[in-house]
Amino acid sequence: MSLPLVGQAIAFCRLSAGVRELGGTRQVLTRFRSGEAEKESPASGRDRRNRLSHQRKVVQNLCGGADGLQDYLDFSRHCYNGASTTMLDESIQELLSRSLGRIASANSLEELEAVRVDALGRKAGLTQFSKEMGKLAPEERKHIGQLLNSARQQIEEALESKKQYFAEPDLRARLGAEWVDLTLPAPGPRRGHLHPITRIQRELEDLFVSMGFAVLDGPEVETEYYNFDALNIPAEHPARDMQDTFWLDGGNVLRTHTSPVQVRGMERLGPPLRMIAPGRAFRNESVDASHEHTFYQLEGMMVDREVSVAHLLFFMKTLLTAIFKREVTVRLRPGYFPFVEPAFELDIQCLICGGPGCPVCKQSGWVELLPCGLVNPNVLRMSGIDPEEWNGFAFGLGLTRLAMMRYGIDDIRLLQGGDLRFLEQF
Ligand code: FA5
Repeated sequence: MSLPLVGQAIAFCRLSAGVRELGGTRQVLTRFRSGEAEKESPASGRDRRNRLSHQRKVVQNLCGGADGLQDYLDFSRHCYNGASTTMLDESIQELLSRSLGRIASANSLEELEAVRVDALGRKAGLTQFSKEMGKLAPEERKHIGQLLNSARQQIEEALESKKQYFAEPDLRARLGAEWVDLTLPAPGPRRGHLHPITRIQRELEDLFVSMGFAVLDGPEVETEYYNFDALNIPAEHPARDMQDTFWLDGGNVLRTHTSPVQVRGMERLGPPLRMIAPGRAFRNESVDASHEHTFYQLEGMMVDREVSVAHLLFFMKTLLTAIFKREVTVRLRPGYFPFVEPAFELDIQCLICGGPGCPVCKQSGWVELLPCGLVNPNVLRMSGIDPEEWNGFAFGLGLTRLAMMRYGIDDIRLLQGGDLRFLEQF
């Protein structure tokens, strides 16, 4: 048996079953087919409503195939006086809502394709209904035609949008991840923290204030006089070459060290005095793991009567103990600075490599940290202080290098590189 014949047989069986249910006997259909039924009066009133409701229950079977549908339409139109359009109407609506439901719950493209074939395929669903259009009365055809078009359009649109949903998993994943719950309380501004250099600077300020020192500030754009001459470094002095200087128009400089604030402090406060002056210094030098063009120093000075190297060493030791909170190895060696006499270099054993040598200590195992000495009488004199009565000590701590030693930072450039990943570690 060929497939169309199978289809017709099934349709016939369905139709027969439907007719049994609808009309009660095979005679109804027989009369209908022979034309006798044309002479019968149409059903009406409650009888017609009952039949319609009964008819709804079997319409699926009747509309299962093209032949069955046609028989059903012809039969139904005759018996129920136009009820066929109503039934077709309902069948289309039902197919539409069933298809939309299946599309909504589909979990794969395969499931979507199955819905498409069932609803819009050439041998099923709406297409089969359309084929019967020509057999309807003109007014029915128009109504059912609109209904079919609208159902087809709705199903096609639903299929398309669900397809896009499946086709954009990345986008959905991203949207899911970026989803923001606007009902949650705002997190507020992110809290920052002090820069490691600022933190050490403040600790040292507290320490020195507790020992009677004043904290002074001075200009970063300095005159040649305060940066050099008043510190016993006149114009032709070779010590000027020790500091690569940024000269500005008009003879001023970006201060090469914080020592000019010593002079300003002595002029302003007079003896006896204890002061520190933290701040930035600038040098036109090649940057490497331990040299920056902009770095921090902390100047210290004490002027009093009979100040000795012992006082100087006491304060140096107190400073280092406060910062490192443990024993650190230091060495004191002779140094040279025109504004102190005698002059020393206090070096700290490199805490990055522990001694064997690394780029930070230039392979020497030691880091220059704290040059110091007793104030040169010429400097006191130039600042209006009688060196016969007063003397003092001064030191110039390398604050940036101190931060490196304290936190184990192996490259000075990290400290002012502005990289938050680095700074957030402190
Ligand atoms: C001076 O600047 C003197 N004014 C210090 C001084 C003050 C000596 C008072 C005596 C009395 P020096 O050039 O060595 O010194 O610099 C002092 C410290 O600053 C150094 O030990 C070092 O720790 C730091 N330093 C110097 N140059 C740089 C640089 N380019 N980058 C980072 N730190 C630096």
